[in-house]
Amino acid sequence: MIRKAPRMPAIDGDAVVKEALRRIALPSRRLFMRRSLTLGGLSLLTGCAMIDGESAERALMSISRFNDKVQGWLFDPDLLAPTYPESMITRPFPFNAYYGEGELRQVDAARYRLEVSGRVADKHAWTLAELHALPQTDQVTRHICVEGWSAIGKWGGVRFSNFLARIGADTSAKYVGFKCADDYYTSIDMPTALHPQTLLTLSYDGRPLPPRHGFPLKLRIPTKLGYKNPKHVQAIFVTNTYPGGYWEDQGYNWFGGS
Ligand SMILES: Nc1nc2c(c(=O)[nH]1)N[C@H]1C(S)=C(S)[C@@H](COP(=O)(O)O)O[C@H]1N2
Ligand SMILES: [Mo]
Repeated sequence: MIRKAPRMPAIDGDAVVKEALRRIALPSRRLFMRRSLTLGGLSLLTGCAMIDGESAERALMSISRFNDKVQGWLFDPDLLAPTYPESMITRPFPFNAYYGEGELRQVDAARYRLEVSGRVADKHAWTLAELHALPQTDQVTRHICVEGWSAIGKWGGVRFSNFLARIGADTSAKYVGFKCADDYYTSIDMPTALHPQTLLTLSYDGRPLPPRHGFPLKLRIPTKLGYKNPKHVQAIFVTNTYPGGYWEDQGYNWFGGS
């Protein structure tokens, strides 16, 4: 990081602060930052002189990674996300993806295999029938998207902690990463992966997941924002190497708690 600022910063302080706010996904965090964040504060927090766009970018990234750590420390593995009665389910449930609904990826159920790799004992690929044969559970929870909408839905499937136990995952590893059939990808911290409400879902509202909601497999995490809930999951890997994510690599906060 560049520490010597030869002259006055040549950047627009307000714009940088605004950009910082945009990148910090949580509304509560945004409020906190709006009250406390100034360009000087940003320099103090990160030890970076704000002399150009690039150092500002680095500063914002280091704040975001710092936020990940704090959110990780604050995460309570026993705290449950609220659940709702079925009468509160939002119908129709909204669709969202990094592309339009007309470009939905179709996955062939018969040929589908869930690939498993990384720090796991059993790397065999799973058919849908094998996944359906595992104990199933369902829950009605609220999905919250950073784009400013939320909706209540009912997802059913395998408790992810059970699945991780089945494959002999090294649960002392830091991350679980996901690759999707539509080239989307994301990753989560191990405590969230092991949270009792994190489900590897095969059904939506009592029926097989429809294509728009991620057929054949979606990881549903009610303690995290929408972009941390991968649809069309194709591969799962356990790793100590930070895997990032589609939106996370573009500046969305990685922890992404809701
Ligand atoms: N494979 C895949 N998963 C994804 C996305 C995507 O574009 N591709 N978008 C994410 C975002 S931002 C949201 S809000 C939810 C939307 O899920 P839904 O269409 O079931 O409402 O999916 C998440 N998972
Ligand atoms: Mo989202």
